[in-house]
Amino acid sequence: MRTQVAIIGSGPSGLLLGQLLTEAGVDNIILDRVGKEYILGRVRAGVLEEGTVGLIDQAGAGARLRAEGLPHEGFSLAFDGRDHRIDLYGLTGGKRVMVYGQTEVTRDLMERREASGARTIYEAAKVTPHDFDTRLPFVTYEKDGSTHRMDCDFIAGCDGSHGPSRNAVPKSAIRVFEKIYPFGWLGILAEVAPVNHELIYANHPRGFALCSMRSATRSRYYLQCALDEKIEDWSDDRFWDELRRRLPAHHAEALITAPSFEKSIAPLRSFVAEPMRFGHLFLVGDAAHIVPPTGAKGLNLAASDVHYLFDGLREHYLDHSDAGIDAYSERALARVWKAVRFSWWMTTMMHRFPDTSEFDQRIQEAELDYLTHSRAASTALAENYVGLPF
Ligand code: FAS
Ligand code: PHB
Repeated sequence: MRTQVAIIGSGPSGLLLGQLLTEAGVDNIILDRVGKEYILGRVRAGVLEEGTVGLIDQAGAGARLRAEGLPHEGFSLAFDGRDHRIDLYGLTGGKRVMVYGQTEVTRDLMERREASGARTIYEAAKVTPHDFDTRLPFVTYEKDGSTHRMDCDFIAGCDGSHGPSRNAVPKSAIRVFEKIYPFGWLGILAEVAPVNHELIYANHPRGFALCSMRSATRSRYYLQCALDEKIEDWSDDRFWDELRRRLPAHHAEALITAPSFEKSIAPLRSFVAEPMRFGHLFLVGDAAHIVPPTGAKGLNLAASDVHYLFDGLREHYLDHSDAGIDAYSERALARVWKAVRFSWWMTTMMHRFPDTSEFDQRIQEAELDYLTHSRAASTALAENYVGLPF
């Protein structure tokens, strides 16, 4: 079997890259180790930058997003019992974000891919990239009791933070940078109207809380929790009571609850691998970097990687120039590190760190005070939140 671009991973990175390549007439095949329904069962991101929305449109998968997505022009920071609205639209000269679940983005891209006839091989075991430091790379995988080989020109490692692509790179050729945070996020989904029409990021002495949503009838909430917390120790009632405690009184009173239908705990970390290109293998999205979800950057960084890599591959095939793929790693990492910084800063400002010193706690309070009383500081937050230019 042969294709021009072998894509490992059918998450947002792989699907978005695959559809952009298909629309440009570049042949590609996606391999994933799990099935379609498993991928669609994962609950992850909820906020899309305008650049991400534009790429989904460019991939021909933006119709439902445009019809059902919720444009948001601001969000609130809550602390000391009060709300402080960050006017994204006013501070960024008219930019906004779109609230639309990653699950729906994935579904829309999968449907577009199937309609275009592009091929995805699900439940492919032991997917392994080979000879990517030569001009004849290939990928092997096991399926239906046989080992298969896929020859290609390039391999896009869109296989997330624990996939085979980054692990196939010799340790001497890659540098990793990591920061582990001493807490996680306990998240739930419930079929109930959100407590507020915009997102609320709350900093409370009991810990961080986030009020988000998927639609006008489906809410997504998160609570900062200790790393050793167990899902089974968190009944719905316990979750709702704790959320109320961390919100300003008027939101706590307005909160409508309902049985949760998804509950999970995700640890928080920052991670970057450098470089993001190794010969004919490119790392994309979570395969190359991880951010704490506080800044809503994970999915959006995957999209900007795809933007740079697609530009480079289109140039290679259509303009016979390798300038774009040669510049991929440097261009992608320049934006990655700015988003990693922003996500670290939002996380540090909004969470309560165990064992924090009294001095550091005062600094956090001063940061929030300055941020909500300085147009310059709020503008810096707003321009990072809506997404820096590609
Ligand atoms: P993904 O991890 O989405 O996709 C990788 C794909 O590769 C998967 O389908 C996997 O099955 C496949 N794969 C893995 N190993 C393989 C192998 N050996 N062979 C073949 N295929 C393989 N971001 C936000 O912006 N906001 C959030 O609130 C948020 N919450 C998150 C919660 C959790 C629990 C996690 C894990 C991440 C969250 N993120 C969030 C980040 C998330 O949205 C990622 O940024 C996004 O999924 C990145 O997309 P991909 O790079 O495609 O990686
Ligand atoms: C979500 O809706 O899942 C979400 C929104 C904003 C974030 C993180 C997660 O910063």
